[in-house]
Amino acid sequence: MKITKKLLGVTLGTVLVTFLVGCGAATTVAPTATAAPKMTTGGYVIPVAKCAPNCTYKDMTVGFIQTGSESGWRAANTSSFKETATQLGVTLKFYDAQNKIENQVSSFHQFNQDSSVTAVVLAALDVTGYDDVLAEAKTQGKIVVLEDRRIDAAPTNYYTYIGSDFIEEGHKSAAALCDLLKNSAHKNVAEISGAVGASAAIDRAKGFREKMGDCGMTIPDGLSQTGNWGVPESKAVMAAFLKKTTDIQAVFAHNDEEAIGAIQAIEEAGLKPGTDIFVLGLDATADGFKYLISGELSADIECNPLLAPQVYEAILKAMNGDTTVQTWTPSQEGQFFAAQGADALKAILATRKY
Ligand code: GYE
Repeated sequence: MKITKKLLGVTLGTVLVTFLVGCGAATTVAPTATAAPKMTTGGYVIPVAKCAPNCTYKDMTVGFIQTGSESGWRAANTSSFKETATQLGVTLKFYDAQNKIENQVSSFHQFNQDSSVTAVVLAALDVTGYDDVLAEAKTQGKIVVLEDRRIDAAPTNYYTYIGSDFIEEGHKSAAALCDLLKNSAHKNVAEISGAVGASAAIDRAKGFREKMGDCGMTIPDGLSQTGNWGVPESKAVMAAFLKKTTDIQAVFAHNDEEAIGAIQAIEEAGLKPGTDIFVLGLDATADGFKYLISGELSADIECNPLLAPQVYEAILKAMNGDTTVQTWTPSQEGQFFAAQGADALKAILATRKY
């Protein structure tokens, strides 16, 4: 996507909030021919900071490009970055792209041009579309870290990616629904998928399809559609599915909001979620737990939004020229079931931050 004047004009007005906590910003230098470039195992040439090897969080200014505010998971992810920046003394320039990729690309360009910015962190809306700004980040000596979602770009373009194994989450979802449907003669699954183009949606769908055959589950034609991570749209999608057919035994919803929308449509159709149709969600946010505890949601596969500490730690390592960081650090995650019982689930929920 070419960076045009108009595009730049558009975004300047959009949301950019600076959390001026830290003091000085250590400028990073694009590797010069003289200094032996420091390279990660993924082949990424690290723009080492001038304060290396003794850079601290107070030397760090991060340009953070968020997707938007589409879900409870996203809200927890955003809070993680803002709160952790305050705790560590990092200067955070937070940008909400309002779920528009053109906003992400032009804010990335702005951060590349901002001499105070040490590193750019991207939560990518799409798997493609960032080539120009990734190349620009190299010439501008900006450290790049991906959080939450992967992109289709070579690891030579970023220091590390910190996020979940969405394919594995798809596998876990299939295994959970296989268990719930073990006594069911029919195993037709309706899928409410995440936003088109998002790696979380692409990989969860792929992982589920890799394992659904293990117990004879199928996603019949016409029963897979995006709910764009939201309740109202997912409710409408599920209502339309139920108008087409009631021969549906389970719902594979790509996040909790989509599962909640499906539950509302199932109930409005006079059916009982958790009995007539098993609903599975992903994220395991507090809202998800509420529906697990009521039994309307049968399973919830966790996806950890609290990624900020790992991301800031990785940026500090890059500033100090650490080449040992892996290209991808998958998050550790669990799964929860209504069958665990309301009391046990309430006890778990009481220990969680989101
Ligand atoms: O599942 C959903 C959010 O990328 C893991 O994005 C994230 C997903 C999460 O909108 O709730």
